[in-house]
Amino acid sequence: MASERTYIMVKPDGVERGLVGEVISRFEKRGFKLLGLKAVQPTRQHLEQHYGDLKDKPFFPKLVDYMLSGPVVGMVWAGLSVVKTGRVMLGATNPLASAPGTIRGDYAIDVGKNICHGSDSVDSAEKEIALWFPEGVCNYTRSLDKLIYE
Ligand code: RTP
Repeated sequence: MASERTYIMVKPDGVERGLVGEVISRFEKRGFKLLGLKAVQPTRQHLEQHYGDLKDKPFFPKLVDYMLSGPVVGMVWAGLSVVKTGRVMLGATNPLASAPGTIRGDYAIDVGKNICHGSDSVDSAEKEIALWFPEGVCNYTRSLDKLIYE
């Protein structure tokens, strides 16, 4: 059950603002296990695949341009309910509605510059991990887990 995985991505605004370490630190300190990490300049084709379910939304062209504006940092985290908890840690999509203490609630104001992405289901997490890490990610056991899980 601690093998659930999610795809978390720091978007170009988060990378340029120097928030990569902050995002990593929050997931690390929470107790989740890092399985993959890389900086990449995404292509339009890659982003259109990643955000395929949003292609009919009016904000889609702006979203793709924003995501093309610089490198992103993608990561794969594992742990119990990491998909749902990861979304809680990111905060609501619109930072104005994000609770203080969440990443967006602490560092963002505008929905079009909301710092980070997190998978919204176990299914989409696995699809996103395959899309962004076609080479695969690590898998390992940690002795630390006995301090985190009962
Ligand atoms: P994400 O995929 O980035 O984690 O975001 P989400 O699930 O919370 O939200 P989603 O509806 O999938 O939207 C994806 C990203 O599109 C941008 N957006 N702009 N201008 C707008 O109204 C608007 N709405 C969404 C945001 O960057 C959002 O994270």
